[in-house]
Amino acid sequence: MLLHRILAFLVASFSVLCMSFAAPSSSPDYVGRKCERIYVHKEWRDLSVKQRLSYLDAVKCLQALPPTNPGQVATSRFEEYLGTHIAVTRRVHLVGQFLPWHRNFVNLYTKELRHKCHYKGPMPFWDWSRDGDNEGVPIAQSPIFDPVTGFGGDGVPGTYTLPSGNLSTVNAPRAYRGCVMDGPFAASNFTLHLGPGELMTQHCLVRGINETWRVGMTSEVLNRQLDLKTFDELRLAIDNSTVPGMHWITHSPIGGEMTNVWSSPSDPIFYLSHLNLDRMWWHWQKRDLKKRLREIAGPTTRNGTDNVGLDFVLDYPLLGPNVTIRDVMDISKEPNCFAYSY
Ligand SMILES: *[C@@H]1O[C@H](CO)[C@@H](O)[C@H](O)[C@H]1NC(C)=O
Ligand SMILES: *[C@@H]1O[C@H](CO)[C@@H](O)[C@H](O)[C@H]1NC(C)=O
Ligand SMILES: *[C@@H]1O[C@H](CO)[C@@H](O)[C@H](O)[C@H]1NC(C)=O
Ligand SMILES: *[C@@H]1O[C@H](CO)[C@@H](O)[C@H](O)[C@H]1NC(C)=O
Ligand SMILES: *[C@@H]1O[C@H](CO)[C@@H](O)[C@H](O)[C@H]1NC(C)=O
Ligand SMILES: *[C@@H]1O[C@H](CO)[C@@H](O)[C@H](O)[C@H]1NC(C)=O
Ligand SMILES: [Cu+2]
Repeated sequence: MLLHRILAFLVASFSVLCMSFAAPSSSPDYVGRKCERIYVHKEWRDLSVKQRLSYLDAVKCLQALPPTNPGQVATSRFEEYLGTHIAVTRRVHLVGQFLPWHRNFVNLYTKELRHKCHYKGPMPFWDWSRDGDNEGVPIAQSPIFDPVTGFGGDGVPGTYTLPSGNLSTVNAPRAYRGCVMDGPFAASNFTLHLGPGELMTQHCLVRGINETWRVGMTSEVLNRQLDLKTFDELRLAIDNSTVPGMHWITHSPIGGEMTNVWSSPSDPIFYLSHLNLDRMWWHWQKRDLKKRLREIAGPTTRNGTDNVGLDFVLDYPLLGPNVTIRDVMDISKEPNCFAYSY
């Protein structure tokens, strides 16, 4: 029933959004324009320690900001991002609009950190290949999991039990090793109210770092995917669990909520890992930029027969205006306005 509550609420807020924009389904007038400033995103460990701490503070700030639609399940602006992701999950994964939808989703979040939480440093991505190529060093020892200058470490066994009830939206129960007990998002400091999956429970941030996925984190495996010739091949490869594809690598090595296709944005690392997936897509686009600024493919619904095109509309209830796939293809133009340092 709780799920119905949030869906009903999203639909209601949605109609309000519709009324406030004059031309439904057309993009805001600034899209496609030249950017006033390009924000250069950097790898987490290329940020100074001061920048890392200031980024973590900004995330804490977003988690302390009230939701824009109070009185609902989401208790903070941070959780509204999570709630919207849960609500639209079935429409934006394993479909042609997956990469474009997430490019703008993460970009809206970065704008929020900048404008509402006054973060001034570079937006960080997590380049997993730096850990994948770092043979002999366990993933859990990546600086991103540092308890002071990172997002805290692995889940601690015995500190979390999955709720009873319908677990059909908990993809990988074994990956829910335990609560994160150190760092800025430790169980003592951070409580979530949405997830796992479509359930709505109060819980800690759950992780279960899994070395098995390391085979997909090396630059060799990543480059093989970037060598693919068409967007359709790329999109199928990144979601292929046997490669294992880059979208699996975005989530599965971290485990816990990150393995959940609905509630993965519970983990603040989601945004760094997905930004890296977007960076991989941009690297692929850059290899034949003129053509690939226009290349998109895949069904509009899971296993559907209609294919996406550049005019396909991407929607972000409670988070931002609708845009089209065309609008997000070029990261150097509005509403994107960013670049990657490498
Ligand atoms: C945004 O897109 C959704 C899905 O295509 C559509 O239902 C909604 O009416 C659009 N909203 C606006 C404000 O155009
Ligand atoms: C469990 O949830 C799924 C997805 O929401 C639903 O399709 C399924 O019917 C539910 N199963 C039961 C036994 O309620
Ligand atoms: C780690 O990942 C492998 C590969 O998907 C899986 O078989 C295994 O169950 C996972 N282990 C845990 C503890 O999640
Ligand atoms: C946890 O929260 C307390 C106050 O609620 C604060 O003093 C402490 O610095 C926080 N710890 C971390 C690691 O953020
Ligand atoms: C995944 O990749 C494997 C190995 O390349 C291939 O055999 C398999 O058909 C692919 N699966 C899908 C669903 O594309
Ligand atoms: C899509 O098709 C695959 C097999 O090709 C199947 O495993 C999956 O359940 C289908 N998904 C949906 C949402 O129907
Ligand atoms: Cu997603």
